[in-house]
Amino acid sequence: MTTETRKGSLDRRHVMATIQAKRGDALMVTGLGSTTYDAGTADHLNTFCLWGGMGAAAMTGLGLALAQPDRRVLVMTGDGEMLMGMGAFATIGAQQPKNLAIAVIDNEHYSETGMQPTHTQRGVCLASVARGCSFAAAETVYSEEELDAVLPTLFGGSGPVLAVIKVNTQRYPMSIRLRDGARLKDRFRENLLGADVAYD
Ligand SMILES: Cc1ncc(C[n+]2csc(CCOP(=O)(O)OP(=O)(O)O)c2C)c(N)n1
Ligand SMILES: [Mg+2]
Repeated sequence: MTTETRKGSLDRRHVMATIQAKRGDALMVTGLGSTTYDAGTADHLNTFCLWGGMGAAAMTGLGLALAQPDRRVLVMTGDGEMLMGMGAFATIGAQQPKNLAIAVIDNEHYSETGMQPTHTQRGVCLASVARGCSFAAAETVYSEEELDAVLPTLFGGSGPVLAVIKVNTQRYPMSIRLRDGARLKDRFRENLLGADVAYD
């Protein structure tokens, strides 16, 4: 067994912009906190931003992937958020959604609440957990080259797939244009299913 000691040097906003540029018509779910703020800089009707529910991003992505089997679904979330919902790996592995990908922006900290270190700084490898849960592919990337190399897997690889993307500890302003959770849900749903979608 080897313990990875490389540190992340990628910039999280650059990573998000790189992934957004390749997203095509993929549906995206962003975890609470910084990945939602990162995505907010490229606000998109096909993005559902979680806004307070920590640990729910991967399971929201699973539900979406099962409901929309012809669409690619990409969950973008933080290491702390993914650690809180780590049991999702088991359910996703058991369900084997071919169209689901997860990208964890791993800064090894809970940045929004004050940069407390997370478990990924202390030897916990999320990619290993996902592999142990029967993901089709799961890897950790550290460099621009590795990021570029994993993009085809995120957007085209037979799922479920995971990329843990190690980033530096740079923090950005916490801003989001739309703060109403119900409106965020309705906006995403109407865009996906049509404006006359039933709500009962
Ligand atoms: C159940 C619950 N516990 C704690 C919080 C407070 N909280 C909000 S964001 C956050 C940190 C998230 O860390 P991570 O997912 O790693 O995101 P990043 O480091 O990119 O900000 C925490 C602890 C919360 N919103 N809900
Ligand atoms: Mg983090």
